[in-house]
Formats: sequence, C-alpha cells, structure tokens
Amino acid sequence: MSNQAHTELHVFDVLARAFAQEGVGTCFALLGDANMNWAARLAGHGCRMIYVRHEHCAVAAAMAFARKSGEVGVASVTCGPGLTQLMTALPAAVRARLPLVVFAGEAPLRSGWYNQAIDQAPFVVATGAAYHSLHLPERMPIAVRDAFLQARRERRPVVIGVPFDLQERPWTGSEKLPAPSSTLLPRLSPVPANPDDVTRVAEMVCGARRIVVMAGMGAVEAGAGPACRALAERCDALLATTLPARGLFHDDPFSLGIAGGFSTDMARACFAEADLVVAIGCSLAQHNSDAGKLWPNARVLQIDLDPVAVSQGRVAAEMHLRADARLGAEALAAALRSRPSDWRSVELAERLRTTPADSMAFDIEPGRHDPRAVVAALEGALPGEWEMVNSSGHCSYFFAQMPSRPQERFLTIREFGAIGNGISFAMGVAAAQPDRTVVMFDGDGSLLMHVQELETIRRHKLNILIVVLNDRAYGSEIHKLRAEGMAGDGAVFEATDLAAVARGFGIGGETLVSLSAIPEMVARFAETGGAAVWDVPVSDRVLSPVMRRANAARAAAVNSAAAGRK
Ligand SMILES: Cc1ncc(C[n+]2csc(CCOP(=O)(O)OP(=O)(O)O)c2C)c(N)n1
Ligand SMILES: [Mg+2]
Repeated sequence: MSNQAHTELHVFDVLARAFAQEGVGTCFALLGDANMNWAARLAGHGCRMIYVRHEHCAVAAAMAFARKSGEVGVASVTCGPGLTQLMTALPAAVRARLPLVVFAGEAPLRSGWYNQAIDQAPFVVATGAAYHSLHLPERMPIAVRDAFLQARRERRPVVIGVPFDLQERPWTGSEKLPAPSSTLLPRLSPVPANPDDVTRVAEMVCGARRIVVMAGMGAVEAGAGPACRALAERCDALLATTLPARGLFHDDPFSLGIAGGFSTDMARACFAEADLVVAIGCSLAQHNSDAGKLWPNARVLQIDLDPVAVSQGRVAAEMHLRADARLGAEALAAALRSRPSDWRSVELAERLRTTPADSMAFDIEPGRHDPRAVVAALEGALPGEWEMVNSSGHCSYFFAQMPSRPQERFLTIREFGAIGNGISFAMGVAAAQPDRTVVMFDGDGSLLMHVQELETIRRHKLNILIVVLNDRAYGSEIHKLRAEGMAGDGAVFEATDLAAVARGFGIGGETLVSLSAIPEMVARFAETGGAAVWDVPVSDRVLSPVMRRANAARAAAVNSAAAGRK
C-alpha cells in the first residue's frame, strides 16, 4: 500500500483485502448498510459477487459451493434482519460440516439506539456456528484469517460481525496484512490404521458370511472408492453408499446403490441377509440405516477418523477401526484371506441390474405422470456430464433413483431436513463449476418457498435446468394426513403454472405433457444453455416406499393403541 493510498483507506477496504488475500473468488451476498462497502471493495479485488434475493439463499448457495469446490464458502449479510434470516441455513451447514465464513455487519456502536440492532451472537451460537464480534480495527485482518482457519479446522460456519461505523473509520493499523491462512495450514498426511487394530477387526470380518461395504462422504473425500471396491471384492461383499455419497460405485455390478430409507427393493433384501456392515467414512446417521431396520441381522464395523458408538441416539457400531477411509480399507483388505464367491454371482449382478427400484402398481389419473416413469425418462436422456442436484420433499426419493450417475456429478445436502434449498444449492454448484450445466430436481412446494432466486439465476446467467415434480401439494404432508384419515387442508394447493412463473422471471419455462418429448427437450436445452423450469405434472397417488413403510408403521401404532384401549 502506498502512503497516499494508506491515508485514504478505510477499515472496510482492509477487511475486503483480507478476504481477497484468503483467495475468496466467489461470494454470495445480499446488501445493506452494514456490508455494502465491504462487498463493493471485495468485488473490486476481482471476487465474483453473486447477489441473491434472500439472505438464507446466500448461505445455502455457499454451502453447496463449499461442498462442490472443497474450498471455504463465503457469504455476506447485513446486520439485524439480514442476519436473523440465516436461522435455517446455519444449522444445516453446521450439521453438514461445511466450512463457511459469513461476513455480517453489526449495528453501529456509536448510537444509543439503532432500528436494526439485535444481539446477534446468541442467534448464531444457537445454530452451532461460531460468532466473532470484531470491535478492534487493527486486529481485524488477523481475525479474518483466523476465521478461515477455524472454518476449515472445525468444518463449520464462522460468522464475523463488524459494526458498520467501525468499518467506515479510516484505517490506522499496519500496512502489512498477515500471511493468508493457507500458508499456516498444517500439512497432514492421512492417518493410517494401527496394525493391532487391523488384526483384531480382520478376524471378525473373516468370521462373517454376508458382508456389505458401505461408504459415506468420508470415503468420498479420502478418495477411498477404489479401496472400498477392492475390499468388497476380497471379502465377497456387496457395495452401498449413503445418500450424499450415492454414485460412488455406480458402475460396479455388485452395487446396491443407496443404503437407507431410499434403498431399492433389491438393496433391502440383500441388507436383510447381511451379517456384517463395514461402514467406511460415514457417520451412521439414522436415515442411513433406516433407523436400524435396514440391516436387522448385521453387526457394524465402522472405519472412520472419528468412530462413534452411538450416532443420533442409536447404538450404531459395535466395532471400530480408527483410520483414514482409504488407508483403513486398504489395510483391512491386505489383512484378509481372499474368499470364494458365495454371495457375489452372475445371477445376483443381473438381478441388481434389472430389478426396478420399486415395482408397486398405482392407478394414475389421466393427464398426470408416474414420477418413477419421469425419472426413468430423465435418466435415459440427461447427459452424463451434467451436475445433478437433488433437493427435498417426497419427490426426492424418486429423483435419487438414477443408478447410472456418478458421485462426482451429484449433490444433496439433507442435514436439518429443510425444504426450499434446491435453487440455492444449484446456484452454489453452478458457481463452483461454471463450465457445466446443472440440473436441479425439486418439488413444487420447495421451489415456491424461494422462487425469487429464479431472478438471481437469470441475472447471473447461470446455466441451470430445474425439473419439478409438481403434485400441487406438500406431498410429504398429504400422504401422512391421508394415512391418518384427515383431509389434505394446508398441504394441497391449487395448480400453479410454474412454467409461466419461470417465464415471468425471464427464463425458460415448459410444462411436460408427454414423456416422449424429454430427449428432444434435453437436446434443445443442451444447445441453448441458459436457465429453465420444466413443470412436470405428477400424480399424487404414487407413494414412495419410504412413505408406505412410514404409513404402515403409523397404522400399526394406531391399531395397537386402539387394541390397548379396548
Ligand atoms: C423449511 C421447512 N418447512 C417445512 C418443512 C416440512 N415439509 C417437509 S416436506 C414438505 C413438502 C415439500 O413439498 P414439495 O417440495 O412440493 O415436495 P413433495 O413432498 O410434494 O414431493 C414440507 C412442507 C420442512 N421440511 N422444511
Ligand atoms: Mg409437491
């Protein structure tokens, strides 16, 4: 910095420089008094600013950006009402263990009263994110660097709050900024397994008859896919993944696909036979094991950097091997005797390849589609290199059934179970992969919750195709209400013409009349690029297997309560 420039610098200039020096190339923001000077300066450093229409969406997009890029996701909101909009996104980011830094303003310190003032720290801390109030200008550059270090190390969001009157002060601190966090990051090698532990667990694996090797995001991050396949081959095991890691074994003939509520009929049948699940780099969440019902006869060996006994309130694993996912899988495979194929067979591979995920028949009303047929048509027509984003709702089960799609082209973030994130996640992926087309799958209710972001997509020229399974309802809710004999009030809506809504925002919009049009529509979109919403009218009579099982369990509980009263 020259002396001349120095005298003109403000605190926000230096704060923006500190972010630029951290290598921040993309920031999702919505402006207000408390962050606009900072954002304008950051843009001046060449950072791509994606200005969204709701603060929640800034953080949600940064989450997908972080997951997809492996970098720290960055977002910015103004003080008070800007920050309080983050109360759904931050817990989701905390639970998904995503490193984020959020630059938030704070109310000015000089005023005795300020309209937007609120004690911000308790809000943020309640979500599980970290909050740092920066009130000493000369220390702010170091505090920014430390926020990036903390976000990476703890894998969670860190929110920085800076009163905007402090930001506007002339900079009087040192001209030299601290070295960026990347220069300080410990260079750590993957953690190998302790050989004694390997010997112990290998014995137990050798004693099992039917093994499933199941991989989660820890395996994805460790590049453990090939090691998991080799381990499974060595012990005659089948393969599966968690929902976020789906596609890691998409081209393996012995892959069961997703383990959990979204499992196919075949996967459920095979898991029921298993007497051992080797869970590699996954946290064994409730959904992953379908609350323990997926493998009723199996013990669980967890290979993870941070193994647990109890996960989400359930004893999740009886045996543990602490190791990096890849090194742990490799060490275990090396310690096992190779065994003859007993479970793996040509016939089983054929059945896995050809058995439909769910073959239940439904009586579908004319003019509406079976969501399973829609997804099968999309699976056949969508180019393999497009990035896929699966959102939420009842429809997400159907959209998860695309067995030919590899993990590296797939994103779903389901922690905290919020709807309304599809467009934001698609924006985050589009920002992380600017040369690719993103196809996002959503429900009508979820899309409408943050439909304003269609404007953001158009303005920033993001290449995003949105496919909506439109049942004119909160499907998850009506299916439960109906099962309990209640009307669908509050969960069933009038038909909204989502294609017209999309066109109103200035992007493409089409209603899908015939499934046979899909290949041609895909080809046209691939040629033109841009953004569009395809509104697919689907029947609300098709219940996913997850919903059918949940309803059956609910009915059984109601019946046994009624029997108890008699
Ligand atoms: C933020 C938030 N609000 C409410 C819910 C409850 N909820 C779960 S699924 C769902 C319905 C979603 O409807 P839609 O996106 O149309 O998908 P569908 O279930 O119809 O396939 C609702 C309201 C939630 N999970 N998150
Ligand atoms: Mg719906």
